[in-house]
Amino acid sequence: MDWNVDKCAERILLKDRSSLARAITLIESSKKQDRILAKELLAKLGNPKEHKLRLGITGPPGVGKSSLIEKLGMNFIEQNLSVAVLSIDPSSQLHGGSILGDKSRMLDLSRQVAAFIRPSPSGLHLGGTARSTQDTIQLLEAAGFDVIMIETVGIGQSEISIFHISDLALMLVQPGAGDDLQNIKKGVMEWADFFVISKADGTTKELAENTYQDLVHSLPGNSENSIHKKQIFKSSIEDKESIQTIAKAVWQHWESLKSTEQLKHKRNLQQADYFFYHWAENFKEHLLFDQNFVNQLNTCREQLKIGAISREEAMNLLIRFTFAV
Ligand SMILES: Nc1nc2c(ncn2[C@@H]2O[C@H](COP(=O)(O)OP(=O)(O)OP(=O)(O)O)[C@@H](O)[C@H]2O)c(=O)[nH]1
Ligand SMILES: [Mg+2]
Repeated sequence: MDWNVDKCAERILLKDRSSLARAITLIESSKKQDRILAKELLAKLGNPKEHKLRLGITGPPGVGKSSLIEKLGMNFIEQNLSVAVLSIDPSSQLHGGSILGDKSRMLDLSRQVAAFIRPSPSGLHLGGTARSTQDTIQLLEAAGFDVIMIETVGIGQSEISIFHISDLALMLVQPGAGDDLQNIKKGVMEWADFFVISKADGTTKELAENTYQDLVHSLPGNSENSIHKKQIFKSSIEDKESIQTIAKAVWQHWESLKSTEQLKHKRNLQQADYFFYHWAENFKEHLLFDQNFVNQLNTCREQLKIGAISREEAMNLLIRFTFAV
């Protein structure tokens, strides 16, 4: 790829869309040359001057994540904030969360000068997504977007968890969620900062109200005077006030997080977790860039094919070659 790192970095700082898009494509690439350029680019951009809000939005397919992101995004833009949206669900290609899908669901937002929307990366395995997501967020933060919203389906099942990449996490809940609600009560609640029951309008209004009451009464900490009190809301994309309330609560929560050491601490922990969970894939990538290692790998394979060595022997050979033991 013809790429001038200096020029690209300059344009990224001006939030130039095509440069941002090209840079993210570079970050998502697994080609050796692209990886080197991406690292150069990130190094050139350096650490962001100030932290920007990273808001993770999660919830089951079709619950209304993209719709809420669009409305929240428009609200933030009205407050003179710039907004970037990232969709990271690696399986979304399977159930239609395609480029067109994401963009057409965020039509108003995608037309805003202060907004940048990046749909799911395609053709990536989970590990690749995890690595590129971290880097893309860093890029968007360096570009100076005030709010970075990250959409993903589900929580915890995939290698990359929304809680490891966002400052605040918002969990969207279907009206009458049933089993989902039980799961929320069991697991997610300690993680998510906000719960929002979607579609509190029309035929699902009453159901949303019931689910809301159910959640309000069942979340631990909410009945006591806990400082980690979870905030629970109802939303409707047809009700501007409900969106305003959520946007305001998110922003206030983040401001208070930023004003203490908590945000820094949280991000440091995330870096440590990320390193711990993903060192192996980085290691593998590093090794596969080394032609001597690749030659040795292929030799082992050939030897196995003709039955000259056993699998254990092949593995030992490779380990001894790599670590000189
Ligand atoms: N009535 C009503 N419908 C909504 C609301 N929010 C979303 N929807 C509808 O729900 C459907 C799914 O919305 P999306 O925003 O695409 O949901 P999503 O969670 O992003 O879906 P995936 O990305 O495919 O997992 C669409 O038809 C929306 O119009 C709402 O507040 N009220
Ligand atoms: Mg969506």
